[in-house]
Amino acid sequence: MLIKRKRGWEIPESQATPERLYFSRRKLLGAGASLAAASLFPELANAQRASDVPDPTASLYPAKRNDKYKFDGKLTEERLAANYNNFYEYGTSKYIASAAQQLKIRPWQIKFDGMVEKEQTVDIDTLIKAVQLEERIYRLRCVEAWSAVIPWTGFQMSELVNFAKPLSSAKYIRMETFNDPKMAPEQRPGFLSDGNWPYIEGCSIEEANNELSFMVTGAYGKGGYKQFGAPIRLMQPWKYGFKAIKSIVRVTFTDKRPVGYWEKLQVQEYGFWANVNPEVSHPRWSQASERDIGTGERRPTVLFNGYGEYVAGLYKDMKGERLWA
Ligand SMILES: Nc1nc2c(c(=O)[nH]1)N[C@H]1C(S)=C(S)[C@@H](COP(=O)(O)O)O[C@H]1N2
Ligand SMILES: [Mo]
Repeated sequence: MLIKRKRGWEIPESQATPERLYFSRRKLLGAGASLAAASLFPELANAQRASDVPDPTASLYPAKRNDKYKFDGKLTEERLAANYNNFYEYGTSKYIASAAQQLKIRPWQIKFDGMVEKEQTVDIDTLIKAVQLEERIYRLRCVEAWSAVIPWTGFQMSELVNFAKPLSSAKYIRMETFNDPKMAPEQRPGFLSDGNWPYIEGCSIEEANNELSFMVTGAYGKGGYKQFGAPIRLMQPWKYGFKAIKSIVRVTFTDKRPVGYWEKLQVQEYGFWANVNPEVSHPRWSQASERDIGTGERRPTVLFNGYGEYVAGLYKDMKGERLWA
């Protein structure tokens, strides 16, 4: 029995269980015991990281930590962060780590197109070897009011922009996740978010060139972490987590502002800039505080997630814009 319903948008944790059941009709038809156990006791799970294919960049890990980017609070334990993810291609729960192991991360190519000197398709290993990997500890703040502090490995997004050689007419970057129901069953017709795949996100060229914008290839000193969006995802720590698109296959330079996956589904709730601001509530919940998934404690949310010194200047002349989620 397939019932067509209005489909998924993000929900705060406090409401997550009922909404999850609402969306996951297959799970209603017979929830697997292992899934239920992993959901109830995620802290008992290991940090799953399947290496089904050799990683030609494995020797680049762990990369040297860049200590310039200080963090407040405690690093989230690996087994907690690696078992509490948003990756809707693998379902609406936070416990998609097992399901995400279906993702095939080699071979993997990224297409650069749109307003570039020359379109090109690049193998992920060629790209990673062309840049400088480093580790940065960033705080991740999800729009659902939870947060984590994670050591990401990757490279500055400005290197990706240089690699792509955009034309000066390009103003925005649009990024796309894979769209392949064989790797992600939720992308099958009739399932979650039908017709809205692939996941899309974007930013301005100025944001991409900001020193904080980071292309993530690994976490906790290792590559190939599928639930974190291997082999390559975005991290812009001053924005809500939904901007941090995972498992990217296409990067398009354009003069038109891209419309993201969530913006397309629910524009009243999710905008383009999506900068963290404790004073601007989501239409359905407050953004004043967040739950740190590592400690379980609530902490006050900070403007730009604490990164204002780096990024506030990007927006100072955008008074009329909807800058906050
Ligand atoms: N392709 C894709 N990217 C995605 C998502 C997704 O569902 N699909 N979820 C986003 C959301 S809402 C958040 S909060 C972060 C979560 O990142 P994490 O699982 O590494 O903590 O990934 C973002 N990137
Ligand atoms: Mo999120």
